[in-house]
Amino acid sequence: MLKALLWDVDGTLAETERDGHRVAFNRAFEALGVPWRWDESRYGELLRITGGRERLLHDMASRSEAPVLLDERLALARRVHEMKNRLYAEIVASGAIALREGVRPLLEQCGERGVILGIVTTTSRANVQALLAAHLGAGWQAAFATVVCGEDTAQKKPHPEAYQRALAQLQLAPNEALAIEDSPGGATAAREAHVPCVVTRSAYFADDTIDGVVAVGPGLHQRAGWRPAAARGASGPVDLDDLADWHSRMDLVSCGA
Ligand code: XBP
Ligand code: MG
Repeated sequence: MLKALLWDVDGTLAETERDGHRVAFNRAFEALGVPWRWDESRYGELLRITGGRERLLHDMASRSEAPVLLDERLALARRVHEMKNRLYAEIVASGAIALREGVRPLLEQCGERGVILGIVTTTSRANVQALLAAHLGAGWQAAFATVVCGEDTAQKKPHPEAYQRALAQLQLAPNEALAIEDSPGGATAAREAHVPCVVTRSAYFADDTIDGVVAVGPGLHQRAGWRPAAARGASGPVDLDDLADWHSRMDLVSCGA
C-alpha cells in the first residue's frame, strides 16, 4: 500500500538546473573573478556528477588554469559553491523558477488523503529551503515528515543512502513508499534502495534511458505520453490514483527516449 511520496527536488519539483543553479554558478564565477562560464550544453554534461561542489571539482580536473594544489582547489570550490547557493536563493526568491505543472495539486491531494510527504535530495538544505519557502511559504516544512538533503548523507545519489535514510526516519518498508524523480541517477538511487519510482523527465533528461521504474512520463501535468499508459485514459493530469495504480502494479519498465 502506498503510504508515502518521496520527492526529489531539482528537476522534479521545479526546473531548477538550467535557469537556477547554472545561472547562479556563472554569477558566482564572475563575482569571484573566476574566468569560467558554463553554457547550457556543458552544464547538461556536468549534471552527470551530482552535488554542485562535486560538479565544480569535476570540471576543474579538466582545466589547466585551475589551482594545482588540492587544498587550494577545494577552497576555491567551497567559496564558489557557497556564493552560488546565496545567488541561487536570490533567483528563487525573485519568483523566476516556477514549480513544475502538476506538482502543487499532487502535494495538496497527498495532504487531503493522508499520504505522507518526504523530500529526498542531494541538494544543499539551503537550496531546498529557498525553493520551498518561495512556493509553499515559510512554514513549508510542516507538510513534510522527512527532509533528507545533501548534507545528511555520506554519499549522494545515485547511491541509495538518501532513500535509506528517509525510510528509516519514516519507519516504512521500501515498497510502502513511492519516489518521484526526474533523472536516471535519481531513479537508480531509488531502485537501489528498493523504493518503487516514477520518473517525470526534466528538460536535461528528456532523452535518457531510464531503467527499472514503475512509470516514466513527461510530467505530472498530463497522463498522455506515460509508460505504462495510465489505466484511466490519457486525458487530464496525473493524480494520486494514477501513482497508486502504478505503485500497486509494480510493472517495471525500461524506457529510452
Ligand atoms: C541535484 C544535484 C544538486 C544540484 C545543485 O540532484 O545534483 O547538486 O544540481 O545543488 P538531485 P547543490 O535532483 O538528484 O537531488 O549545489 O546544493 O549540490
Ligand atoms: Mg533531480
